[in-house]
Amino acid sequence: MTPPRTYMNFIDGEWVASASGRTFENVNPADRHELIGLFQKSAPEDVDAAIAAAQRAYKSWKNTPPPKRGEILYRAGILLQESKENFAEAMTREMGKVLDETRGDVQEAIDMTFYMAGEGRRLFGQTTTSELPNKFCMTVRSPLGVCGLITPWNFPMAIPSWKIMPALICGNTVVLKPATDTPLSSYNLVHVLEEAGLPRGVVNLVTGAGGDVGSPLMQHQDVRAISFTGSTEIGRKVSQACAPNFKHCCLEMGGKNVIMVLDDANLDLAVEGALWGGFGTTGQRCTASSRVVVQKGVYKDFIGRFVERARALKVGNGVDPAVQVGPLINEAQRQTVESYVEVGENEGAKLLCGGQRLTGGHYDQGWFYAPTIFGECAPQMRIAQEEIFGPVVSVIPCDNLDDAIEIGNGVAYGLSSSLYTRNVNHAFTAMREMETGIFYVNAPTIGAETHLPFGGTKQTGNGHREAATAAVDFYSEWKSIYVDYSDKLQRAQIDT
Ligand code: UN1
Repeated sequence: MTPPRTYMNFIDGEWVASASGRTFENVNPADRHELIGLFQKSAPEDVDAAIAAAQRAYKSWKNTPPPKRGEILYRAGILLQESKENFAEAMTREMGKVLDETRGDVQEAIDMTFYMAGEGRRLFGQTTTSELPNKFCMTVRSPLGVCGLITPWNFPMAIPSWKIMPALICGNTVVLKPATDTPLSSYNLVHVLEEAGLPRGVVNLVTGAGGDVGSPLMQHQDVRAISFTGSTEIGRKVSQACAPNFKHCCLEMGGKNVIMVLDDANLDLAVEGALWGGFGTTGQRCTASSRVVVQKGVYKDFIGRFVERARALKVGNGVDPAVQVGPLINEAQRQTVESYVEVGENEGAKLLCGGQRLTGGHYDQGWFYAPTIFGECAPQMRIAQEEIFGPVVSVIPCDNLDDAIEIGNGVAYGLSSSLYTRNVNHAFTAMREMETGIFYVNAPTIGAETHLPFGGTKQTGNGHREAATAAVDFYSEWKSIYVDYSDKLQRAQIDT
């Protein structure tokens, strides 16, 4: 056996060990005996060093012409394409989701990298009129400075790229703190950026725990913005940590996304959508379709087909091409799922399939759990209200479209929602009424594309969006420019 590889932090263009002298293990959730590698268990000093490096690098990066920044991103996009298969395999091993999904994750990073590379030739401002003659007015975008990026384990390369690429193209420098469950995919991404020729200090990677790395990062005076994706509970803490210094903060938090199925829906499509929306990524997506609201006329038929399909899903190690659903990320997550299943049973929901750990053979090596469906759920049940982040779907009967919309909106979150119908009037009504940042017709609540804004309302977000030009809006701020070419003293209306 070869000894496990030790991965370093990336600070000021160098791969360095943590000041703590300590490391932590990254294991395969499908086979906990497989050690992916040892990663730096960083200390606050490492965060300080990374921020100082980012601060130094900012001075020249912010004045590098954006199309030149874009060229580096473009090279990074090509390198990501070349390593797509390797990165996907590494991601399946550290995170558990199946290869098709990890390929999709790397592809999102590629898409975002090319998209933002192109933004280097846009970064549009506005020109507008003046109240005075011979005066010119325009707006330009300025970068913010050092940005702290805190990312989750469920999209270990896509989400870091959603934050790094727009931050860089706008001229910011960054310190990335990836989730402790999935540091390898961030390592691979940062490595590609180094290879693409990013100047030293522009991107820094510091691995380790939230208390040791995340907290000092969000409290640091020299950090101008924090972008965080994770739970609503931690997001609230991030928001509080950012408040004293008025750091900009972008929060992408929980979801309790709904698929609504009307009597007039194409039921084959709806079953397929509920299956992949609910059990794709083992339900560990903030966009997961964890509630399905079904109109009474098709309820029985839908349930029968949905349960049959869920029972037939092949759960296992995601590197096996026949496997459709991987393990949960860790034992704590599996316990959370188990406790919610208990809650559901106590609340009187009807357990239709799953509801237990998978054991025996290779299942004993990892954190496997059977795809689980609860039927006859009432909208107020905790399993129909709270984000579980696992393979558990609550099905709720409803009377009509209005009822579906009311149930759909009746949660604290507002990320994504979907309606299955063949009636265009129903589709447009729901589009207007759903209080979510993303809405789908005849598709599940997952599958956002990188050139549309991504994010949600209510307890899901704080008003910002990721991806698309919305991300450029977050990572830059406006400067308004007035140029007076009249060669005489002129005063704006307000002063005269
Ligand atoms: C997330 O679940 O945290 O729309 C992000 C989707 C993916 C991104 C999900 N493109 O499901």
